[in-house]
Amino acid sequence: MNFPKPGKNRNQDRKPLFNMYWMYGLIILSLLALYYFQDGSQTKDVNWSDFEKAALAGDMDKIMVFAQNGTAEGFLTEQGAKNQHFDMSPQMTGDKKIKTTIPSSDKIQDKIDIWNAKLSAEGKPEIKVNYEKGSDLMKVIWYFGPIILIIVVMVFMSKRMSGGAGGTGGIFNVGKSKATVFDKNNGTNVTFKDVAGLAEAKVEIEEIVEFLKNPQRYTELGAKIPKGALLVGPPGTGKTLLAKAVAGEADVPFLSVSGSDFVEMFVGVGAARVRDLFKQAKEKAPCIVFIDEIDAVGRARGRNPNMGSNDERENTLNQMLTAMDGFQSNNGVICLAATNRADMLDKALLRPGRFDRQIYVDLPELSDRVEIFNVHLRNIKCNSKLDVEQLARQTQGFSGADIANVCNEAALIAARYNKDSVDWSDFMKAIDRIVGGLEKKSRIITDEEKLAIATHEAGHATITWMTKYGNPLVKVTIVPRGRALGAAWYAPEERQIIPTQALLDTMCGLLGGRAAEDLFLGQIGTGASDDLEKCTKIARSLVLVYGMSEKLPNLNYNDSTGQEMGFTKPYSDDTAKTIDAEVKRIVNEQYERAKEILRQYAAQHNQIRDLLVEKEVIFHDDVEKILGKRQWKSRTDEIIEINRKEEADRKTRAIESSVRVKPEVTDNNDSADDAPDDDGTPPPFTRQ
Ligand code: NHX
Ligand code: ZN
Repeated sequence: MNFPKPGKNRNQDRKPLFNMYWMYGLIILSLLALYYFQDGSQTKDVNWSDFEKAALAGDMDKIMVFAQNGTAEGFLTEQGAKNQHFDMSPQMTGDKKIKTTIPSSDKIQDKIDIWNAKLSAEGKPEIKVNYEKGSDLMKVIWYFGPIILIIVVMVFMSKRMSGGAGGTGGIFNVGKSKATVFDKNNGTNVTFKDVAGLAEAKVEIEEIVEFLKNPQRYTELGAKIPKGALLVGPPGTGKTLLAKAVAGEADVPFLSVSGSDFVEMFVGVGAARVRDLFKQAKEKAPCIVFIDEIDAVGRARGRNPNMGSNDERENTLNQMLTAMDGFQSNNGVICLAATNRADMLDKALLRPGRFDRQIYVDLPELSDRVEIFNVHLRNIKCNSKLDVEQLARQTQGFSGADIANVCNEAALIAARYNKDSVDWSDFMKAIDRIVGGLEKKSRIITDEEKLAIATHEAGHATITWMTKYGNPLVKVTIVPRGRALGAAWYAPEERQIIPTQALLDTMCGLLGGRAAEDLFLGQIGTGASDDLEKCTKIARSLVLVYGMSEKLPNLNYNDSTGQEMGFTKPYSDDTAKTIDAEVKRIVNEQYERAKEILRQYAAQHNQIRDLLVEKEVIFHDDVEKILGKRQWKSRTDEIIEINRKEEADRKTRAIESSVRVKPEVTDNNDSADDAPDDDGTPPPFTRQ
């Protein structure tokens, strides 16, 4: 490893700078000063005889006796202050007082009574007396209360700003970046070996590590070292993990921050933190800066600047833009950032010279999922017969995080049944649980409701079976799960291009549940709301996005950039009416079509419904027995496989629980042999 020597001592503490927070302190101090000197009162210490003289001269109008510490204060009248020559400044407008120690607290009242008698005899106004009993405590509170209050507020604010765990803390540190630094001594123990899948992204990222290790290899050929790379991808796909692996392997310091760390309630703090972060990075160069969730600061700047509200974020972003571009390209600071919405990011951030490369971290493919499963199954005690590839096939559309969740959930389920290893059925239950939610056996469903649910689900099943593009059915269930009372599960075929008819057939299938209720029960229920929502969305996108409707062909009113937020629609009122009419027409047509199909296959539908009421869960094969082989070829082979496996499993479990034979007797494992190799990724379960 021959990278340039790091700039300075890494662990050197950075001195607090003279910054605007000192200004805040000064302002508070001057406010305090004002508070204490505002009344302009003056107090003069005098001895008892002078005090008495002043009293008898009629120069006092009030006496305050502090019995506790044996003192008294006399308030001089305007005239009295002049008479007594206690060199008090006449400019100050506040009270002018003289203070003395009283000879005896008990006698003071008598003394004042005597003075008052004399004064009234001379026709002068009497002196009022006040006793201050509560010692000086009240005074102390009155005097120091505000300071204490300010200190409490400051402590509270600095607590808040340090943000709890390990924060740099303190009000004078708000401008500091909160970067966590990993280096040779305290690296993460994640390496590229722990990152399963993501082959392409890994190559790109490994190259970045290579840039830092051997920069001359690239610079000798005249290549410039990139300044940044942006990891883009859906949540849970391992962007942060990838960055952690870089930290583990890079052998250079790795500064990690989250985009939201730049967001603070004070003006200028975000920008100050960006400056500080990059200053820190420069000192440690060569190094890697990782900004997680960069969309917190990097969102596109608004078009109308008078909105004002996100000025602060824009300042932060501008600072980041200049910080990244202010570097010489060879000074060895590489910026990594992760986000799941690259389309939201400011274009200036994405231009070459800042984040030159964008690395897409996609949802894992079949082979990636096998790898991911293998990583997560390392720590799980599995049944030796467990077919990992089959598991990967069942989890299309799952992210790495989802798969981790499946593995954990399966282990939990196995533990619940006191098994000594996790087997296939546990994984199937875990997948169902994650896609569909918690099974709710306790929910009380009347026979009438059960019939309605079965009618609805049988409607979905019949329609999808009888339409060309209907997704291949996996199973139909009326066991409540999550928010749903029942569901039809499909293994949708993955299509890159979807013909119009496929959209229409999908809509028809979604409406099949409601149509069946309508046709066979004579009344409809609220339960279909979710179906209707999905269906209407498809109809809208058919008109607005894909330009597939008759009246508005080839028009797209979609704003994929997400920038044109506003109150104006990109079409006229007339067009809006046409859009509405088209959406209504399309949905209506499919509803009528669904009803027509159901009329045609009423007998079969009712058979499916009755079977459902009886068995609660029915599979592809049961439906096939009733409706016959599907006219349209689809990748049903695998689906049949899934069913057989699950059904066999159910039977074994039923036997197990009644006879208590040795577990794991039937786990027919010949499936992997005849499964297609690389092309046929079986699609995920979806349901209606
Ligand atoms: C309720 N649930 O909310 C009851 C408990 C028509 C037989 N009073 O269409 O279960 O009515 O084909 C995601 C998934 C709302 C979001 C399911 C939002 C279900 C489901 C309402 C079957 N199957 N409806 C279906 C259903 C209901 C609902 C959802 C969701 C029913 C229907 C839910
Ligand atoms: Zn439905």
